[in-house]
Amino acid sequence: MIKGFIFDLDGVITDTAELHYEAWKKLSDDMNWKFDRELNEKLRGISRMDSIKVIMDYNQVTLDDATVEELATKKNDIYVASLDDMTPDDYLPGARELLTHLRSEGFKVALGSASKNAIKVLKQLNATHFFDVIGDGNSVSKSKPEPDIFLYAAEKLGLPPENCIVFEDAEKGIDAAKAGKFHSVGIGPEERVGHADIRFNTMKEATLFEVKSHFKELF
Ligand code: B16
Ligand code: MG
Repeated sequence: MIKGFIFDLDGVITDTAELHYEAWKKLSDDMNWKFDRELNEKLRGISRMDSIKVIMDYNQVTLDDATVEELATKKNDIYVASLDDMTPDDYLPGARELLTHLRSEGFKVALGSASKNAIKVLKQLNATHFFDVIGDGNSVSKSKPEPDIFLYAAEKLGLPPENCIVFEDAEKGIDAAKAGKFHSVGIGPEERVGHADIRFNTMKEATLFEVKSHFKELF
């Protein structure tokens, strides 16, 4: 029986990918590193420190740990400042409606995001009240594709993975959900999240009715 839902944040509830892109681009320009939208796609769902390593590998740059940490902090300062402009109009279409529906039907709801800024994003969206549990980049040390963030969220909800559906937009996020033995819903194209149990192109299509009809035997 499905009793709980665990949502990723960026790409599922709201689209912070563009703000992450702009912040990484600014840092990369300052550093004379190559950075484009294709590379930004590879950062979807992975942690900040994993992201900077991907960008450095791409540019064949090696730096000492303290400098890498300093540069990641610089990017984060740019990103966090850009969140000030985010408002409750910035949900991805369909996300607020689904969260509202799930609450009204009595399902438990958790966040399972890699972001250390998730609480700020939820506040900007006025979305905090939808969540019984907030799992973010500060909750666990091993990031996606490890299942730890979803296991953390499920445990805090008091539910085993088989009673939960994870919503994810990232390839590694679906890998993490599967590694934790969760049911999974992929949001995005086949080539990215085609390995999820079910997939929708956008959150707008992912209504509770559609989800229930795909996982019939579990409701
Ligand atoms: P931060 P999600 C992820 O969010 C983003 O998709 C990813 O691009 C970012 O690097 C990561 O959060 C860490 O974010 O720098 O704010 O800690 O999709 O897991 O909600
Ligand atoms: Mg995501």
